[in-house]
Amino acid sequence: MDSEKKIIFSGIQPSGSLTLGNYIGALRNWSKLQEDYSCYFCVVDLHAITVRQDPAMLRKRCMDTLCLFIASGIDPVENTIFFQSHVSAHAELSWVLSCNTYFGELGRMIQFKEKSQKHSENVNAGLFTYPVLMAADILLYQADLVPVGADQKQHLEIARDLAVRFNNAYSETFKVPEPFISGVGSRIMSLADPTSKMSKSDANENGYILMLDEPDVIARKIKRAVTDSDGVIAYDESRPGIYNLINIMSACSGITPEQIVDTYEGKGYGDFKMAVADSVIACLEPLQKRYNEIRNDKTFINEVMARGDEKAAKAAYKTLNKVYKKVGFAPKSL
Ligand code: ATP
Ligand code: LTN
Repeated sequence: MDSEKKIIFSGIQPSGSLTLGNYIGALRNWSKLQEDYSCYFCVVDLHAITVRQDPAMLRKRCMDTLCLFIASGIDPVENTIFFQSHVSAHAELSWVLSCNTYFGELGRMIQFKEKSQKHSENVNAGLFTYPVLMAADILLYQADLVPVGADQKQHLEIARDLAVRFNNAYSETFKVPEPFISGVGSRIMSLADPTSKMSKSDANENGYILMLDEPDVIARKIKRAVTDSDGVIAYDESRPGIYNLINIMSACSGITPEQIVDTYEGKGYGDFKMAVADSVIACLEPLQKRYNEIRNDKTFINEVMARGDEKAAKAAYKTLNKVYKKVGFAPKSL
């Protein structure tokens, strides 16, 4: 790995089967950045248990997620792909950072407010301190850039604040990371409720398209997507259903929203929705094929895991050791 290259860190929770939102908002951008940066891409399994998970299901999804990273075009040799729980430095740095994080700043997090409403029976401490663990993920690798969807902007700000706060208190230790949020597609909305984010943990399966959905399922979900009764195709944020479908088609096909409007102006929603479905199916087809080739190749997966875990651990403990020294913990051996 070229040490001159700037560093990227990003992660996805194995909290469900990955959606088109995860692909367009995150994964697709990761594979575009991999040549120019030294990249760490992490299956953030520790984050996933902030919401109750079935253990057998979680185990399967961890593997599925890792394979979807690779199927999306991320080279597992050039980049470091690994599981968060395999590098205990994440949990350890998270503790140190949590002692430098204020209750008030975590209480302001939109994701915490939304998730604690959605899971009101289980508003646990991990859900509250989720952004601290995320900051630890990023700061451990001295990341310059963090490619994420627009929903993660607030969490990135906390990571930056914590880096600056620690550096000021204990001397220069962490790189202050920049968010990288791409334009069209940084916020794909639910097909069933286009005012809320498409999310893999949505109870309504008509709200999301999965990266591994079959073509007929994709077509059916898009056909059923909530729109409006205007009957006119226009790129207008105040008409969230059509606006979202145009964004999806634009992200999947590379055609600009303006060109899409030009082509479908005056046509019915039915024709337009079919075109959106075709663009999504064509966009996902090659990665689904690659996924099916690798998902059952245990030797290959084990190799990827072993290589990734080792490379990640090396970088992470270097930073953690520095942090332990700076906060004043006794050295392990004299
Ligand atoms: P959950 O539903 O369990 O909260 P999620 O589907 O929101 O999960 P995450 O694992 O939290 O997905 O997010 C992984 C990455 O995908 C993040 O960078 C996030 O910003 C991005 N992402 C998730 N959903 C969308 C979306 N609808 N549009 C664009 N980007 C998204
Ligand atoms: N919180 C993120 C997932 C995540 C992440 C990270 C993203 C955990 N750690 C570090 C970027 C960098 C989410 O998408 N919900």
